Order: sequence, then structure tokens, then C-alpha cells
Amino acid sequence: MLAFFFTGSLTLNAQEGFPFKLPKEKPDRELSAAMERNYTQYMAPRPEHNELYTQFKYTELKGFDYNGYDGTISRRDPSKVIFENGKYYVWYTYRNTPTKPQGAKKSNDSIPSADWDLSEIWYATSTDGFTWEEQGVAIPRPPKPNIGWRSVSTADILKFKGKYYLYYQGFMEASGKRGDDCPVAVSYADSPDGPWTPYNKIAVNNGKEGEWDQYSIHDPHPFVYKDKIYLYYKSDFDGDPKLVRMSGLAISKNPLGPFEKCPLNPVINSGHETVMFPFKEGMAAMVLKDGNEHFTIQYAEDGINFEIASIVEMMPGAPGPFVPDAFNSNGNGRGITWGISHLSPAFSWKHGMSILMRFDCDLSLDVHDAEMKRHEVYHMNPEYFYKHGLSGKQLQRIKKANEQLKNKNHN
Ligand code: AAL
Repeated sequence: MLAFFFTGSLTLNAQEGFPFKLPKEKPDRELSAAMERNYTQYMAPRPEHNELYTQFKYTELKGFDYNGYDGTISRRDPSKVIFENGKYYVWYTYRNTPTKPQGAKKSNDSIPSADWDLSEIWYATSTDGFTWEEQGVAIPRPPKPNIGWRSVSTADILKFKGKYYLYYQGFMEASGKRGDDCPVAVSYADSPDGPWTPYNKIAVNNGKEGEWDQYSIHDPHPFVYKDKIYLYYKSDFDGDPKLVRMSGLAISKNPLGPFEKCPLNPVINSGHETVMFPFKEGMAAMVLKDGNEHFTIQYAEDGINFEIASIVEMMPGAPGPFVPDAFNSNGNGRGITWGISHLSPAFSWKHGMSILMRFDCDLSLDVHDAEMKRHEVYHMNPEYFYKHGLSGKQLQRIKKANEQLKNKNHN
């Protein structure tokens, strides 16, 4: 059957209907914006064949005790996972405080303001990625007035010329007192088991006054890319009233800096915790909650200009993927298949603690797991939806609208 389409000047031209068999390549015909996008924006016209589309699966980890989940022990914001000395390593924020977080006002030297306050960076190892052995502290809180004396959190690992570097958020006051403000600090070691030497100087500075990242440099995420250190990070800004979260990039030839901020920052307009991995000649990113482009996987051929590559669901929280080629992708990034993430808050705001879990996916050029490329996650549990119910205020609004409708009907 002939179909007609409007050209720019609204004249009608005829072409055959779109074929039943979805062409693998962009067909030579007039296309709607949506079909143009389906062949230009994504790596394949169907998600099943899109290497940057995936579902996520979750597994409970063995080896971590949370003191009966009473809020006094919390583990969150895991680093990338690396494989060294025949085993996997992961670093994370570890809080063990007499009480659960009580907010900035009630916080003091032993009462935390937030889940990542009064914390240290601990690490664990595993031979299979499911059962972990907690090794203890890697980065303790340094003595006052050093960077991070109040809390050190949200670390990530870099291996460069045979040495190891941990970048982390260094708080000089309880989070929430002025905001979640902190710069990034760094410590280095000859082995992933430490000992770690603090550099005791700021590694990635806050932006200048009035700039988007003037207050917080969060979630430092370093890679070796194009023979330099590409460190992605997140910042919170605008605050009108809610904060927006976007990601930026800082580049250096030397792990201890100086880091130059990318003049195009922010390079990702959405997301929360930063999660990147080398992919083909570029960098891919998992863009989590927050922002117009939340729950997308994005790709930048140059590591800077990110475009949406797929839309996904049930994304992991603060994922730390196992990135085998994080420090030596040499322009041929192979992608990822699993990692450690957190659920925060794990049970309720009342508990105020987080747990670590394992996520699996297929964002790899070397794995073709059709199960991970399915279209929909079936929740099949009405409670899962009813738990996200209407507030009293919303019920009031609906009740009022119903009454207005009835009154209009009577008049
Ligand atoms: C996380 C991360 C950073 C923030 C806080 C702890 O989601 O973005 O680490 O500071 O929340």
C-alpha cells in the first residue's frame, strides 16, 4: 500500500509502507524522527543486538555482617573492582558508629550526621565475586586538620605504572552542616593491600566561586585513557530548591595532579554516582537516578561528548563495575558484565544504613547473554507498586478534583 508523507513544504510524496521485517541497516526512504533516531542514535535497531543495552540481575553477597541491620554498621559507595594477586579487590565506605545517622544538627564527634559521615575506607577480597573476605581499613580518618579528618568516603582505585592510587572524598565537617561539601584527596601504595600513604594535599579542587562544582567534588572515578588519567566526578549544584547532579571530567598526566578540568564540563547532564568504563575507542557511562537522562547508558567516542546509547531499568545504586581494562584499554574497551553496588537506604530512611550487593549485566563486546537483553522486568508483586502509594496531600488534590467534576456536572 502506498503511504504519503509531508515534505518540508507540506507537499505529499508517495512511498511504500514501512517493511514488516525490520531492516538491520537504515533503509533508503523518508523516515520519521523516531525511525531516523532508531538507526542513528543506537548501536542496533533492536535492543537485543544493542551492545550497550542490558538488564540487571542482583545477588546477595556473603561475608559482610551488618550488626542485625540496626543502622550502626553501613557499607556503601563501592569502588571499581580490580583483579590482582589472583583475587578480586573492592574498596567501600565503612561506617561503624554507636548510633545510626541523626542529621547535621544532632551530629557530634561520635554521632554521624549522614550515612557516610564519621567513616573510613575499608576493603574486601574475593576469589569468585560472590563470597567476600573483609580485610579491614585501607584509609583511616587522618588526624585533624588533615583532609578527611571528619570522614573519608566514596573511594575509587587507579593503577598507574605499577603503583596504586585511591581517590576519595575528604570531609572537614559533618556532611549536611553546610551541604555535602568536600574536595577529593588521594593516597598511594605499592600494593592493593597497602600500606596507603596519604598525599595530604587536595587532588581535585573544588571549582572557583560561582562555578557548578564550587562546593562538592564527589564520586572520583579514574581511568587511564589516551595515556592520561581521566578522572570523572559528580557535583551537586543549583539547589533551587533540590540539587541537580551532573558529571564532569578532570585530566592529568600524573596521578597526584595537577588535574585540569575539562572546559566543556559538565559532560553528563544527569545521573548520580559516576560509573564509566572504556568501550571500543571511547568511554561508556551508566547514568543513574536524577536528571532528564536518568536510567540511560551513554557513549562518548572521545570520552567527553556523551550521547544516549540505550534506556534501561532497575539500575544498580552506586555501581562499582569490574573493569578488566580500566587502566590499559588502549582504545579497544571491551565493556563490563558485573560489579558491586549498594542499596541505600537498604530498608528504610529510619534505619539510615546501606548494604553492598552484586549486580550482573551484559554491556560487553565479548559476552552475548540473550537473557540480559530481554525487554521487560516483570515485578509480579502488587505490593512492589502499592508501596509507592499516594501521600495525604495528593489524595486531597484528587478528592477536590472529583468534587469539582461532580459539581460541574450538577450545574
Ligand atoms: C553518594 C555519593 C557521594 C555523596 C554521598 C556519599 O551517593 O554521591 O558519596 O557524597 O552520596
